[in-house]
Amino acid sequence: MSKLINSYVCFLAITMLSLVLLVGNLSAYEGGDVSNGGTITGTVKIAGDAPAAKVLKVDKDQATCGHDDLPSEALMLSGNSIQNAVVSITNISKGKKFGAGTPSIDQKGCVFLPHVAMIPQGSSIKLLNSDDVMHNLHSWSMKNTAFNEGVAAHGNISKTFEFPETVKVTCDVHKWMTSWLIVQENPYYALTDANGNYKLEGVPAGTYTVQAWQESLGKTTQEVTVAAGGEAKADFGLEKKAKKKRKRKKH
Ligand SMILES: [Cu+2]
Repeated sequence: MSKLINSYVCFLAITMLSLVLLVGNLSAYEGGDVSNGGTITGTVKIAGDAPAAKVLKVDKDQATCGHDDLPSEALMLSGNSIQNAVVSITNISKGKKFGAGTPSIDQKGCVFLPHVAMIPQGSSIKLLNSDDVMHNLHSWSMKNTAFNEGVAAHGNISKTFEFPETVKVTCDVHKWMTSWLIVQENPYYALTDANGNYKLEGVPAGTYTVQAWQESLGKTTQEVTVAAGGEAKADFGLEKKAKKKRKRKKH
């Protein structure tokens, strides 16, 4: 009987391992040469009224961080156009080669530079501290190994991100400091410029799901069809979600 159970357990283990390997292979992106690739261009805008710009109160290490309030980068608008929105194809398995992403994030003048960094899955990123004060690096990741480490003045640490994920990184020493690290699973991603424009190039002909994401507004997707050598347009509107109001209990 126990022999039977043993072989059953063994069978289950092998089946599960095969499934894991299969799923792993399915999600792997294959990069190569794309002939006659198309482009996807467009603009990301805020739908509805633009909220008032926020400022960050600097109340620590002012000799290094300065005495003035800093402009919040949580939502950077020019009119209704959104800067620093991430536009990416979410369902492409084969296409152009995967290039290098943002090589490093710096903590300089007590802000993260850049505010939004994008790197390919499996690559390492250098986390620098160019300031005269100690900073901290606290990653709020779920899939990648989370870390919470101090980084000395003019020091640096290096971290590898294995899994596609949107990771918030903060400094626990200076609570106004926030950045976002976007670990991408394919090379089709772009950050919108100051006018909200983006461009994805070298896209093989096909129909794809294209996503626009912004840290304060969330994400939206649409289906986009690209012809060989063609230029497809896809504009996005992101809406500020109304804050949930708590219903008052009637007494
Ligand atoms: Cu800091």
